[in-house]
Amino acid sequence: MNRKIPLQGALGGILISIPLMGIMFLGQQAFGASFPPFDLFTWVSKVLPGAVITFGIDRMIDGLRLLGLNVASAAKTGERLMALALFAAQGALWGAVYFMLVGGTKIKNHPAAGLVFGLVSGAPVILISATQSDSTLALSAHLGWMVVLSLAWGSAIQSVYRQLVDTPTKSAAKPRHANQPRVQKISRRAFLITLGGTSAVITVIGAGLGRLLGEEPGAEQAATATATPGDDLPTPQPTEENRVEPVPGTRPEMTPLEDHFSVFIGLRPPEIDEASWRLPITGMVEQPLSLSLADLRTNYQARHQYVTLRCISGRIGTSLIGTTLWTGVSLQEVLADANIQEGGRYLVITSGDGFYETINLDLVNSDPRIMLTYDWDGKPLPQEHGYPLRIWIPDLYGMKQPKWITGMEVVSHFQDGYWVERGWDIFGRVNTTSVIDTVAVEAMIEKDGQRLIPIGGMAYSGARGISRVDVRVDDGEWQEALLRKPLSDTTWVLWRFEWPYQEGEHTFSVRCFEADGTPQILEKSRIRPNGMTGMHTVEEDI
Ligand SMILES: Nc1nc2c(c(=O)[nH]1)N[C@H]1C(S)=C(S)[C@@H](COP(=O)(O)O)O[C@H]1N2
Ligand SMILES: [Mo]
Repeated sequence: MNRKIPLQGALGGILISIPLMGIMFLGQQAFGASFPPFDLFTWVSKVLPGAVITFGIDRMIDGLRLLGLNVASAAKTGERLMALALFAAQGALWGAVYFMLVGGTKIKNHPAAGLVFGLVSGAPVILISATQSDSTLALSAHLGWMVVLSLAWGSAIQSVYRQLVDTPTKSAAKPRHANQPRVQKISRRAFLITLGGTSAVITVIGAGLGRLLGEEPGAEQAATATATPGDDLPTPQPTEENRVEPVPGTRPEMTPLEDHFSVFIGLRPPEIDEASWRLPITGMVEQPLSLSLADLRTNYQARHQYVTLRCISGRIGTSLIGTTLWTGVSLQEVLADANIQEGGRYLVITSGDGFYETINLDLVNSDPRIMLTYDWDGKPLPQEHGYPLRIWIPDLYGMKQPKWITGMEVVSHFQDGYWVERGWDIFGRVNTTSVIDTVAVEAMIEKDGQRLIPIGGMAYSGARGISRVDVRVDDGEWQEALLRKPLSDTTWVLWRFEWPYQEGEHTFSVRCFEADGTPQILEKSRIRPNGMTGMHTVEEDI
């Protein structure tokens, strides 16, 4: 067989699959069909072993950092692009298979050959999408739409084969005329160009129309959801320590919601309808409960807590950390109403996206702060941050704290959570960290005839407090920074240090200590399984 044939098939497969994705996107926006490339990617990332996933995520984060992109906002985009590439790649594979297996046989001329091949090659994605999808369509309509698309893909690959391979081979047998030796080559190239052009046009039209039709799900929901009155929210009072002014360029003490990092296993956050949503508390309880959001809001005392949340996948100096005001109810109080049976020792929490975690009931009983959270910054949780309900467990990384909670079951035996099964730490306690945000040359100040450059950043140790932050310039002594009073004992602490100005290239380092004096671990570790430790340094030419 001509070695080029599988390659041509792969190219044809890609060129048909790209506009197919455009049409799929259109279908998703127009009538709520699922978007199979995302379903496929989500499925693949759930079945692949954890080590492969972590390796993939790490390489992606490395890549984003190399490109100088903000990891927090670029990571999902990177994953989505990977999903599109994966779908195109499987299209390439099926294209090559058609060209090699069907193309060489007589079946290729049968009018139904492409249709049947389309169904066979589409079957895996159809199946995956039927089980994974967040489609709002009825399953039968969803399957019907997917079948139509598969048939279309199949008949397209059949005609591409005919144009690309059949025509030239047939005519190659004919005697060549002196004045038309390269006709076949040119026509093949012309066909590829036409195919590429058509592919691009359909893709752009599909994606463009889809964009027009689709509304932002989060925006609408935020507008209609019941907002909580803001007057009982705690506002931090100015105090003596509060007067430590953050250095210009330091991160904001409260992260604006739209800038808060977002991490979740799927490609899109699940959409949960508040009207039909319930929190079932089942398993080893005397009194199974099924609570609506209104029940949670009205039957239990609301609690407010400024919280810094951090992702275990973040490096030293990471952007995967943010601070907001969390509002909700104590899990202790809610569980008291369910009346846990003798022998019930763990709570398995499940989520709308297939995520799950287990929490020890001893921990719940010892810590009333553990909070079923419905508001962030006094407003219902944004969709990507877990609407309608998520949990807060002080001192732990985000990986232990499910969003989009859909179930709670009391059990007698421990079972590993989603990320624990994939090789991450079972406890997930945050590592203490400190970060330099800015060496603010432009904010230089003069004190007692001395020129000082303010340096600022944050330190964070979960719920263990920060007693001291030190800064070091080059190989000098560690010097103590001023600490701003934090928003709460579970948020980061902003600090400032005023450095006697010296021209030249310098390395600035920071370290901190927990409230009880425990020093931050300065030795660099791997991210997995416990989260990274290490010292943050920045270099500046001043
Ligand atoms: N249901 C669900 N909850 C989840 C996750 C998830 O993928 N699904 N990711 C966890 C991880 S790893 C982190 S770091 C935090 C991130 O919360 P955020 O997106 O609101 O910042 O959510 C946690 N809760
Ligand atoms: Mo995370």
